[in-house]
Amino acid sequence: MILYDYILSPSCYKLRLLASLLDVPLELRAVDFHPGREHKGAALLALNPAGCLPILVDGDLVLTESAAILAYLAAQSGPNWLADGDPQAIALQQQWLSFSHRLAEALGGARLVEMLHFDGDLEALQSDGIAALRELEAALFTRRIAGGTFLVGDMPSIADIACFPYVALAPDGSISLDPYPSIRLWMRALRSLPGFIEMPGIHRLHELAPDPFAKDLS
Ligand SMILES: N[C@@H](CCC(=O)N[C@@H](CS)C(=O)NCC(=O)O)C(=O)O
Repeated sequence: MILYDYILSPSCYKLRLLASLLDVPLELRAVDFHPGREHKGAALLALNPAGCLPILVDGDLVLTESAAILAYLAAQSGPNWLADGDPQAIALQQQWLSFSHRLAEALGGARLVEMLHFDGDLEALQSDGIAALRELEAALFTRRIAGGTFLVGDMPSIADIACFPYVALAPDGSISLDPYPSIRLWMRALRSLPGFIEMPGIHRLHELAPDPFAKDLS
């Protein structure tokens, strides 16, 4: 299976993460997302006309949309990561997968504006992101007092993996995770899973933070 991948994309990272947790080998094709915008070039638009990553190619099958790819990997190699059979768990898993798109827009958007200088209203994105984090905190707190650790059921599922990257990277968009103890415990539980892999922060790769001494040197 080939994953068209950008090392700093949370949507790609969640697939690398699940593949690692499930011990599924992925052949990574590094895409020059930034600054090259290779995902908008003819070759990748032919695979995904939406012009975004991730893209998974498995033989003749081309899959886009990270939630669909998570479901595909889990169905093939880790069915216990998918809610199956129980109508309530199936619905809740879908709800969290949809919620992950809100996190992507708000927290992911704030991160792109803050760290890669994309266009966008940083304050509005941060405020939407904080609203989503408060919802997640309340849900995880409720799960904890009922004895649960993860979003759905007793085990981690693709719902957790779909939401985790944007939350863990929220500080890249200047959003602190200090006010959310249940979220931090949930992240710790996910980080403790065998096969867990981290993702680098944008600043560590592109070193885009302005040099505080640049003016003094000019
Ligand atoms: N709904 C898509 C969204 C994926 C997405 O937003 N990917 C980003 C990278 S993290 C992207 O390719 N954005 C295109 C761009 O910003 O030009 C999914 O979950 O796969």
